[in-house]
Amino acid sequence: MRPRPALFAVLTSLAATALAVSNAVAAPTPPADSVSPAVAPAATDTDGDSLPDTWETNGYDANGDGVVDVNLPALGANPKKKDLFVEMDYMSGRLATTAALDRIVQVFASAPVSNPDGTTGVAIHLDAGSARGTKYDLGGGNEVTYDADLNPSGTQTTAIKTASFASARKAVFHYMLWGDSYDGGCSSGQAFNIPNDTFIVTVGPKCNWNATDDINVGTFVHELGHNIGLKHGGADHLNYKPNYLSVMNYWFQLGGVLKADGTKYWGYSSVQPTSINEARPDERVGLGSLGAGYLTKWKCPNGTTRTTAGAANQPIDWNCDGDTTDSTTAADINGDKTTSTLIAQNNWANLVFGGGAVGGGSELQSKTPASELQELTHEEWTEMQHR
Ligand SMILES: [Ca+2]
Ligand SMILES: [Ca+2]
Ligand SMILES: [Ca+2]
Ligand SMILES: [Ca+2]
Ligand SMILES: [Zn+2]
Repeated sequence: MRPRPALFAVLTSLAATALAVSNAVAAPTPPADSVSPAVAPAATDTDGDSLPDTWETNGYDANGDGVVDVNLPALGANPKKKDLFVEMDYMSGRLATTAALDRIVQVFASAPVSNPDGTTGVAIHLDAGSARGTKYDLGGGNEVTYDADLNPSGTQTTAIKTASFASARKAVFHYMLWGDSYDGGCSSGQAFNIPNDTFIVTVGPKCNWNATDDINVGTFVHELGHNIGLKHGGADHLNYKPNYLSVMNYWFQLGGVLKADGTKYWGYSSVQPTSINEARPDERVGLGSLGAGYLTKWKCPNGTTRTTAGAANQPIDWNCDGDTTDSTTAADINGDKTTSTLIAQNNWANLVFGGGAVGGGSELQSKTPASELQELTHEEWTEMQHR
């Protein structure tokens, strides 16, 4: 937000004083030295996507010179529907296919998120420049120089972003990069902070990812999820919770959330099934009624992985002893060697729009390496598939 003109501050301060006087009966007058500075009224944002109505209606003038720099209405913004804009730059061979981009758009379009215009879903606008046809060309995405290892990832991503992303877009667009690998490792991606405005997807050849559309879609949606406030455990960072039916959960990032009808879902959780107390998980209730549409996965005490044979509202053998009747036996169901209560989250009901510079905030420093942002590696994914 730009500083307000001094005259406006004075007028606002006078108005606040007048208001305080008129309310004198209701509110005790504070001591003179405790009067807080007047705060500028927040811009109206009818749909809550962090993009003010004025930007979505008239365009965004980044430097205040009266010329629109980012023409949001022309880019498809709607002041009464939640919009997400993502500029995608890419190294050679790394950009997801048009089919994968279509799937990402569909995940957001079908989200159970309501809008002031009466529709549901989030409109995500992906910009690959000219590489994937007019549908994904908002004039910004471009190929960048191939670097098989972004190292250090925060610094090198910022350098590429600075060179390849119009600074006027920072308040509107998330920035992402389809790369190969980073920090000398084989992690699938990185969002640097939660929430944030920047992320990378790094499922490239250096670590033999052989990235399919599934892997590209799951990782893109996962990393963007961090940008919009989502964590590996919902409100916390506990991973591998069987009741957290989201691509934010490593069980499901690369293989999809498993539906009871045999299909896979590549988005965020839309239900919050019952919590599981690992000190005495009740096998008889499974994930409860909200687990009805899903299968799930969990860890046995010997470290092996199980997947439910049927819908997860049925009883589940959490301690893997062959019955589904235990209710007082401890079991480390998410395999983190601690006993916790595993609490799920309805992700779609907890999105945070406006991370980092998006919506006019400040850019954030990279927090990596941070424990909550150590992402799924190729080795972990290979292990997961073979157990
Ligand atoms: Ca808005
Ligand atoms: Ca909007
Ligand atoms: Ca059992
Ligand atoms: Ca545990
Ligand atoms: Zn993650």
